[in-house]
Amino acid sequence: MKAAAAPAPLAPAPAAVSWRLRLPRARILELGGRPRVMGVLNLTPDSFSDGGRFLDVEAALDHARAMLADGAELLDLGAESTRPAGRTYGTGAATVPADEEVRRLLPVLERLRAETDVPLSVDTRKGAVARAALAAGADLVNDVSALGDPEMPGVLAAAGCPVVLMHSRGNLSDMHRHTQYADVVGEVRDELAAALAGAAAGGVDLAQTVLDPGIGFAKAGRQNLELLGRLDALAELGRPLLVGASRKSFIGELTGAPPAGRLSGSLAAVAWAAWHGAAILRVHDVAATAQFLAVFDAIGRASIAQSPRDGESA
Ligand code: HH2
Repeated sequence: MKAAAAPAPLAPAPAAVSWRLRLPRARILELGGRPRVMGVLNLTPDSFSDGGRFLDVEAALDHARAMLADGAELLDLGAESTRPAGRTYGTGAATVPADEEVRRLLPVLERLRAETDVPLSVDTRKGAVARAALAAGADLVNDVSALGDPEMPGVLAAAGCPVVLMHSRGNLSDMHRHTQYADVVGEVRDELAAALAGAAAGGVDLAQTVLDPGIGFAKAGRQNLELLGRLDALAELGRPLLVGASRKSFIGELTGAPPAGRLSGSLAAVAWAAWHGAAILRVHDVAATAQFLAVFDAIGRASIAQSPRDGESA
């Protein structure tokens, strides 16, 4: 009896693209193929899902070590919450002066740098903070304002380090009023292309850039789903994609779960982003994500190994 034809995959498997980003001290960050897990280390009193938990340096270091042991391949250290104002979070996070951000970051960053060679990213919108963090051993800058600070391009160009350019509109206090899109996917893609052009004009090497759709930033519920559903359109820009959907409010809107109860929904977003070629997944729950991806990747490899060769029947 002839076997039934294999069901079509949910979506075309992503093309095998890879990138080599240069890190300080002659190290390389290889991206492409399977996604890399970036663990979130929030050194803030007011982050939306874990604010206040890692304010103490030793608690922050313990959490960082645990994420590394659990499989994080990059860590993202943030000392200013980007929790936006709006219906979900009220007035949003308070802006943190640069010297306070540096005061929260450096003690943890310096100790971590002495312990690990894993790429350390600093999540900041401020050029002055990025400069101080890079001098203290950070490897890359994660800028949710995509170079909103005119000082930032010069800092990046001087350091020659990678940078994540995330899509957003307005600022933290008013982004919830900038969610009108006729075509959210097309407009985010065009605005990310403009961010790349601005970065190049500021002297940033485009080969060192990573792009991010900015899930939850100037996006209303459904717009986040549309963006996640069309990562392929953003991949057309030719740069690796970072996706940060972990515990975000669109999951709460779909399920009613509070931030700490959004792991299953976060893993659904991880699966989708991984399948559609995301290079970096920024997550709070590293152990669960790493285990999920290990199995997801193993099944994908086994399916390729068993798929019938051209001309052979299934
Ligand atoms: N999301 C947050 C912060 N930084 N950076 C990038 N590149 N992409 C994201 O989606 C992203 C980000 C928000 O999450 P979290 O850090 O947990 O919360 P808070 O900003 O409240 O500290």
